Amino acid sequence: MSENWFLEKYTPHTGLTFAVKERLYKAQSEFQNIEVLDTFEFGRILLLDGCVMLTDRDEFIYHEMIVHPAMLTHADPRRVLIIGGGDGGSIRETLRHPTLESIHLVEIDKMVIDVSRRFFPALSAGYDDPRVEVFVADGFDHLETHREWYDVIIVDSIDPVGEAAKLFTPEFYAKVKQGLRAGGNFVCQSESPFYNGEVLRQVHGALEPLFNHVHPFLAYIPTYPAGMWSFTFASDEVDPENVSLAWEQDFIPQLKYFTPEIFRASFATPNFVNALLKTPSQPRD
Ligand code: AG3
Repeated sequence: MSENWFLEKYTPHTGLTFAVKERLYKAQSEFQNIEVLDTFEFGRILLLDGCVMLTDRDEFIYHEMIVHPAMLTHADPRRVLIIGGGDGGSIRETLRHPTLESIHLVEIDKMVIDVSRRFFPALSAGYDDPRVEVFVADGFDHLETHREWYDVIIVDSIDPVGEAAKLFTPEFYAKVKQGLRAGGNFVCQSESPFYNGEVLRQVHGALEPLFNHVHPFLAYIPTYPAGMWSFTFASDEVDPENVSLAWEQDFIPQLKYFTPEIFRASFATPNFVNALLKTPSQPRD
């Protein structure tokens, strides 16, 4: 492949390619390789360890869907924790909610925040909001010191590799549960059901013993593996399949992906996903 193309391989034989207009940035942080590309049709792309984290053109889908279902189904979301999400996209969406009092953003890699502020200024503009407090720290450690504190916890992580692997474990979800106050909602990104079904299954299986309601939901993100992407919602209070859709916040009609009907539909899962969740996890090697 010519060097003017970027390729993210999903398997040894399949992947997604972009023609590169310009390579804007490349550095190795303490945790990962960080790159920013400019492309012809998707604008700027943020890559971590060679995986597409976001593109200018379709990041709205992921960020609207990781934030609004968990926020809108909470009766009064005031304190929000975002683990990961250093690019600022989840902050931007969370700040739309009128009841919000504070966001704690816990990102382990400060360089992701710095790179996003430099190359994705609109996406990361929420860092300047006084309600946002940044902790450059490990999410696991942060939860040790913030018990029964949050109304909504959002895990906006990379794939379960390296430091992020522990954000997909039963031990971590137990800490999440402790970090929520009564009535709290949890949401995480849980990978591509098509290529990484085992991750979705493990996330679901690990959350189920901890919460009354655990449901995957889907969104269609052109630049993520398979396009079909999963999130997992967990709550003791809220059954997302039986909530009223009578949300009146003014910002909802301005969103580009989320609608109340999309919310409802996103919890409908194809039968191969249902089957995946019914069978027990494969033992990890
Ligand atoms: N978080 C999920 C990225 C996973 C994409 N995986 C991949 N391309 N292999 C992205 C961070 C956006 N805030």
